[in-house]
Amino acid sequence: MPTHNHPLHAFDLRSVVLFTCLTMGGSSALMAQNASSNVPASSTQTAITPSEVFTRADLDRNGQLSRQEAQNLPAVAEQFDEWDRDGNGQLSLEEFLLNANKKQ
Ligand SMILES: [Ca+2]
Ligand SMILES: [Ca+2]
Repeated sequence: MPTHNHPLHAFDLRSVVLFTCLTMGGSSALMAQNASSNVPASSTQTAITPSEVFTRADLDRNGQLSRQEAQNLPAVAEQFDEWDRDGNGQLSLEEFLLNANKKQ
């Protein structure tokens, strides 16, 4: 029943868009409360590129992710030592992209 399927799909899509709006609105409120607007919301994290994730997580903008800054990215924090190839306690953009791209 393809003719019956189409309008149903359109309705589903609207619900998803509505849900996305609600989710993003909620995240913005959360971010405002957090007082750290540089931290990416998990809902938008998948939509932006790895280098954008890095830039947003690099709170002091020194081009390196410290272990503390990586706490905002649980997936990164978990494997911080693995990702920190030269073991200097900081993730450079190069180290970050190398592992972010490998992961995907
Ligand atoms: Ca930094
Ligand atoms: Ca490093």
